[in-house]
Amino acid sequence: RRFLMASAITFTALAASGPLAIAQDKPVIRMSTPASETDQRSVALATVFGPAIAEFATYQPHYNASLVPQGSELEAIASGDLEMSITSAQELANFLPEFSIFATGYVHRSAQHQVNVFSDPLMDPFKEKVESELGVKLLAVMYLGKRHVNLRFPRSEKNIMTPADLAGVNLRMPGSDAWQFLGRALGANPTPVAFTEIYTGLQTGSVDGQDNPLPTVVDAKFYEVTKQVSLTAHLVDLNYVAFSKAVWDKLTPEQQSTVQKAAEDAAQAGREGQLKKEDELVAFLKDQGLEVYEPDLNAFRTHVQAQYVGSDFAKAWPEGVLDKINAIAD
Ligand code: KDO
Repeated sequence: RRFLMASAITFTALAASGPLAIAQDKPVIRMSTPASETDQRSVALATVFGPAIAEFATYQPHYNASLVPQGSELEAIASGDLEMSITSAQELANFLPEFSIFATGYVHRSAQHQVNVFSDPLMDPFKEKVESELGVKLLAVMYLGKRHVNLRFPRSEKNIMTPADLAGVNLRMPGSDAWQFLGRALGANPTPVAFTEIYTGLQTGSVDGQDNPLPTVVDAKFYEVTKQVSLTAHLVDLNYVAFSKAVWDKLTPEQQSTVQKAAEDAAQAGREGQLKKEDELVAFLKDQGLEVYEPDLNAFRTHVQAQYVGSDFAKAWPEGVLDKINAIAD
């Protein structure tokens, strides 16, 4: 477990630049993500967030993990090498284990449930800890979509109806403990691979499959190198808009509320785009020749949830929070 203290943050980018209000001296907000430029979250940030803050800051996105490797964004923000990212609960759980509750299979139920959970007071201690320990503000929740199992095999070779059907399947999962645990909980043999390496991994057969929402399967062209999607919906996945607290603290209160609203508006636009694509893309994938089908969801849900009970992850969850999440409407 790694810890970064806010006091250890070196903040150089703006140190000599004086008040942010000086137009010609606008701070640059570098945002790094493994996502592509055409991903709905990227599009929403570029078309909604960037323009909304343009008067006093320059939004500068870096896609395909070209600036910071996937999984290192939080450290980069904490050390002043990055101002912004869209981070996952799994990445946060590397530093603050209690965040694994939001990375657990079948906990979030929908895009709206994510929003309601994020704005509920139950999130306050989580947000405060990210601020004080990592120097990062979580401004809004972005919807990534329902993750499904996407394999190279045709259904005639592997028909994924229950977790037992995933036995021995080398399933690429992102490289952190919370992700790998989820892969095992699904019944598969999880293999850590960076997002930008998935396509080649599928093409060469170094992995048998991967899990991501349908908009990602299409945007990253995984459908070119896979034959089926079993609609397991094992994680209604999210990213938090993560913003440097050191930069935030240099903004005027008015600028802070502009940044806050810009993040929420971008998240809303991205959510709408992503939901629409999720709806449309089953037909697109079938047209591409993939078999897209629903497994025994009850078997998956029961099995996945049972793996978390009594796990080290569950031990890190604050008392009562899971019940509160479950009680929140969607
Ligand atoms: C992935 O690596 O599979 C993942 O979907 C994990 C998410 O947390 C997120 O980082 C995402 O990749 C990237 O934004 C690319 O879409």
